[in-house]
Order: sequence, then structure tokens, then C-alpha cells
Amino acid sequence: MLTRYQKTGNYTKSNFDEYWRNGFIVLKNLISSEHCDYSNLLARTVANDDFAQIMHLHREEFLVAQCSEKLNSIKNLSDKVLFYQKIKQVAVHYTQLLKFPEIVNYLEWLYQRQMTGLLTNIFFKEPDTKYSKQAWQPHQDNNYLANENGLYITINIPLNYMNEKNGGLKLYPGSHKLGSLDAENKISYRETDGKPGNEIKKKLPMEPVQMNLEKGDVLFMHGLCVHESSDNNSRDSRPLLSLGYMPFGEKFDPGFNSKRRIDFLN
Ligand SMILES: O=C(O)CCC(=O)C(=O)O
Repeated sequence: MLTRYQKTGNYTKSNFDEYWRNGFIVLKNLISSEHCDYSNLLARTVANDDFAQIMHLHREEFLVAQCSEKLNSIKNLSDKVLFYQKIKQVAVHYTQLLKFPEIVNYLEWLYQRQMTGLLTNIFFKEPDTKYSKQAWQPHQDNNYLANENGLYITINIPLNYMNEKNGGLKLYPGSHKLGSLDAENKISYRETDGKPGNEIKKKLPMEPVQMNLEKGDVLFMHGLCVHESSDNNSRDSRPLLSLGYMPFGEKFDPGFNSKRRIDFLN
């Protein structure tokens, strides 16, 4: 156990304190550029024309359901089978990514609990599509799963650079200490108003901080940390991969559409 923690300089008291003080921490360059590019490429093969959000890339049944139009548009049996093989490849790749040891080990160190995986989501904010204009309203991710201990965690991985220019995230440091905040339920999957996110109405006592991230940086975010994002006003794609985790044994709402379930990671 100790040797695996000693391999990087990330397991420091100051990093531990920073995470619990701010409710987030960025580990630079944790995923290689090639790994990001390949993950992005695979996700794009199962995206629709609008590059809408894809939920649960690690689950074949969700990919098939979200690609049904694409599958139906393929007339030839051989091409249909090849596309189905691609779907399986995407699910396997993202299952492995959910289990990425540098992420899982770090989470288990931060929380001193065994972690389980719950979610893999991608948001492209692709230029010239309707989802390029998608400004997430201030929200807490734990709100969707309603864990009473606020123990849901989101890992955000930009598969390209991400900052204010292309619709990056802003986080409210220390907001996780405010507990679960009242929020208005909003459609947060393939919405039509460009303003998803179960919106917190209360004015927060802190100012948000813009995340300026490079491809392959990893943002560890407490599930009660309030965050928001802006439209992509650039000509660049903004593929953001979100992975969701929770300590083993914690209760959560699986959700009618999301049908969340835990996956064991090691
Ligand atoms: O894609 C974005 O801009 C933000 C996504 C987000 O905040 C979320 O999924 O909770």
C-alpha cells in the first residue's frame, strides 16, 4: 500500500489539506496526451450529429440506446456488426478508464475508503452544434444522487485544453462545507434551453475560480463543491470527461433514466 503511494509526489499533506479546504484539487498531467486523444476519438465515433452528451460510456446498453439512430441508419449488415463492435470497444475502454489506478488510489487515499465507480459522461460542446452553447448553472453533483453524507465525487478530465474561452468550469472554493444546498431541478441531459444543472438559488459567500486546465490534467471534485460553466465561444472542441465515484456501502438514488449502479474497481 505504502509503496504505491510513494511513487508520485502527489501524496502530500498540503495536497490532502488543499482538497479538504477547497473541495477540489488538480493533479497536473496525470493522463497522457495519447490516452486523452484515443479516448476522445472513441467517444466521437459514438456521438450523434449534435455531439450531445453521452452518458455511461462504460456501459454497452447505454451506448446502444444512445446510438440507436446511428445504428438504424446503417443499412448493410456487415457495417452494422462493425459498428456494434466499435460500441463494445468504447465500453471496454471507458471501463478501464473508470478503474485508472492513479485516480482510484488517490481517491482512496483522500477519503480513506474503498471506492466504487458509478458514472462516465462526456460533454463535447462542439463548435457549430447546438450544444456548444451550454452553460451549466451553479450546482452540486451530489444533488443528483442524494447521498446523505455528500460523498459523491466527480473527476473531471479535459480531453483538450479547457478554460473560459471554450466553456470551462468555474468552482466555488470551500462551498462543499455548506452541505447540501436547496436547488431547482433542471433537465441536465440533452436539455433544450442550454442551461442544465440543478440550480442553487442561494447567493454563495465566495467567488468562483476559473479552472484553466490542460489536456490530461485531472480535477478531483467533492460532490458538494458548487460549480458552473459557460458557453463555448471558441472554435475549439471542449471534450470534458466526467467520472463519478462513491465510497463502497454509501446509499444513492440510481435515477430513473441514469440507472446508476456501482462497479468495483480493484
Ligand atoms: O460540461 C460542463 O460544462 C459542466 C458539466 C457539469 O458541471 C456536470 O456534469 O456536473
